[in-house]
Amino acid sequence: MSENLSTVRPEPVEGRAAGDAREARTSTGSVRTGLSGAGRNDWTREEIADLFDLPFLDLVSRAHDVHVRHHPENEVQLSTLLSIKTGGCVEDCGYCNQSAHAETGLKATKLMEIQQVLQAAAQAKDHGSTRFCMGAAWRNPKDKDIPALAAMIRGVREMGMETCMTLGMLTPDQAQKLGEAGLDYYNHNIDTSPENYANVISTRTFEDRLDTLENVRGAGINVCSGGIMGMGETRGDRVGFIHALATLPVHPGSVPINALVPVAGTVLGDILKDVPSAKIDDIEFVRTVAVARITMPESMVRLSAGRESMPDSTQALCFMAGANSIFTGDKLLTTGNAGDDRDAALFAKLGIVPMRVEQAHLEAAEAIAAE
Ligand code: SAM
Ligand code: DTB
Ligand code: SF4
Repeated sequence: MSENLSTVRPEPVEGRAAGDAREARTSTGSVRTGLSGAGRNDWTREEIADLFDLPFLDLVSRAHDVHVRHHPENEVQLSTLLSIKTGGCVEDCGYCNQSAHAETGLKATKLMEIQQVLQAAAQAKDHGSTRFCMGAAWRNPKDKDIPALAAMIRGVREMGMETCMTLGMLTPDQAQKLGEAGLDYYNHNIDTSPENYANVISTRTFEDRLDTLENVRGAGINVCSGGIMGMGETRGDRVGFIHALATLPVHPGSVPINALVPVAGTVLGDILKDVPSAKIDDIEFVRTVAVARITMPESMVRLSAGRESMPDSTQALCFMAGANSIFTGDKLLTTGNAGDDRDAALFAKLGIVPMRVEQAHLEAAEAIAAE
């Protein structure tokens, strides 16, 4: 069995400084960051472009300063993914091997049984994960699926883990029902800039994405929204992508920054195979993480897909630049991930410890309440 990441965790590390944190509690008793609207949401594209243009070391140093003012140092939150419904998706996202439009040979499955999902969640918890993220290859869930999804949420919460789902578009009513079941986070990525969106996906619009984010927020569920770097986008698109997130009415609680995992048979995977130079440069990827950290100081910034092929040194720079969350395990939804052994070794080398959501953040929230 692979090394348990929770074994590299020493005693709890001090929570963030009282007064810096503005957070709301999740249903598990842990804390949601970013919900308070703290941090500016009037960023201009010019300001964001100027940040990207800073000398690299100045940018990373600035991002690190912001990071330590708002988050516990050397702590990285662990989330685990499970694909609860794989493949056969009607959407045509150019990066995704679960799209029915892609020719990847991926076998489509039905929605998993509740008990199977809960077994996987228990295993993730044993491995030190504090958030369980359930993903479905849907354009949107059907109303008839909601009771089973609600049972999964309740079951995972009963284990003391935070819950996250990513199921495609949600109506206000569906968001309400998932929120009532105790859903802590809903992942719904904007993926790229508004102007690049139609180059990547034609079966829905950028505005459709924003509508679902609004429905999720309206139901009191914490928003998790980010995107993918390395899809052939320009620097201007990365500026537009960060601008769209940092000017949302409330910054997302979590911002996943993915590096494209190129899969043969997908539109973008095939382009990258033929034009390897289209792969995002590591330094530009770190810059994107740093600008996300500076513009959304209280959000958790997740170094997401793409870590399997990312050198330790690049990951270390991402943590320096303010990334404080990862997906653990050897699988993301359908593609490979770094794995617990490599992550445990990396954390040990860097002196990073898994974040105790319940512990460190509760302490910070209590300190504020006592003021
Ligand atoms: N169907 C739902 C949706 O699209 O919102 C949820 C599942 S979807 C797989 C979740 C996210 O995974 C996408 O929004 C995208 O950002 C990311 N993703 C999918 N395939 C990827 C890939 N090959 N490389 C990096 N990220 C990917
Ligand atoms: C996110 O931004 N990245 C995760 C999660 N949200 C759902 C998904 C990454 C998927 C990578 C391709 C796959 O494994 O299928
Ligand atoms: Fe479907 Fe989501 Fe993949 Fe797009 S990213 S094809 S919506 S599973």
